[in-house]
Amino acid sequence: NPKLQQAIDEIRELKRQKGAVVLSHYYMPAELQVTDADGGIADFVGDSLGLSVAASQTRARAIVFCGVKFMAETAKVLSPAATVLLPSMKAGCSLAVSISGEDVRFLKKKYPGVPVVAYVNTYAETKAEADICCTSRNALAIAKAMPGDQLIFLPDLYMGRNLQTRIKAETGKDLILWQGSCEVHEQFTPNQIMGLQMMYPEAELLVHWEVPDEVIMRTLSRSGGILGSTTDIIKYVGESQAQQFILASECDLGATLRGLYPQKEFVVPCIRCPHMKQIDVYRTLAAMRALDTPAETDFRIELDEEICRKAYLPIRRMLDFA
Ligand code: CIZ
Repeated sequence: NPKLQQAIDEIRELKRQKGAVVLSHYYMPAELQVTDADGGIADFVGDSLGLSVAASQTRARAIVFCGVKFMAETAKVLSPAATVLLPSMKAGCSLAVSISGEDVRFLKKKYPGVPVVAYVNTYAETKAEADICCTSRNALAIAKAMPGDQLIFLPDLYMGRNLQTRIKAETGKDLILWQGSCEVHEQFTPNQIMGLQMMYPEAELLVHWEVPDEVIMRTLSRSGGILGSTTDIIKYVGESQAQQFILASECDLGATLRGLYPQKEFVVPCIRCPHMKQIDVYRTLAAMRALDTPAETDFRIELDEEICRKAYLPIRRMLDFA
């Protein structure tokens, strides 16, 4: 597609001229996940936290985040001096929007002294009220390590229930949960996955933490596989002897897996995140063109300094924990 190639070439040129880095999340369409070294636009491809940390280490003056808004906010918190652009301000998240800073203050009043663990899929104002953040990669370890016999985990109800199942027996800890859910992962059902397991009996199951606990309890033990984060899933496939996998996560993680492991087969009931799909090459080009012009405000992440400073602490604690 010559038009697409032209847009990619222009982004590559503008990146160099303007000293910007482009981050691309694993849920982005395949063409946005091609790295700069391979002729694409992404300086880094990864999960939200890995991307924000990688960008902060480059000390780039500008960051264009091909992902959703809470991710771009995390990049801003970790690189407050950089200009952070999101190619579409419509790229939200059902989890992040389910809870506000005020909601967390309410929970802290209701359960005084109980530590608050906030999943990174939250806005900065929510993180600012938490004791520590976690990603789906380190949530289990962090939840287990927190002091006391109670823990407020927010905002993903299903992920919280999945964590609770795993830590209750070991630590006796009780999780106080919020009612948020990911509008992609909540759509997976036991019948759908069991149907695929019957069709592909050799396949291993790759299932994300945000998928309803009922699905995981009824399917994972039937075929083996992993309950994990995007990064855990990618690593697991690389290490597994299996040739065939069923993926219960965002559809474009399937594109990532096919690109990394072309010799393996992936059965993907394709559920796409409508927010992630707000971002494409053309909108990324528009953001890149706007950088350093008055139009930049249409794409720029603005965070109150105080919120930025407060949100940094729980993220820092998580990074130190790791
Ligand atoms: O934090 C991320 O990047 C998301 C949305 C999921 C994950 O498992 O990495």
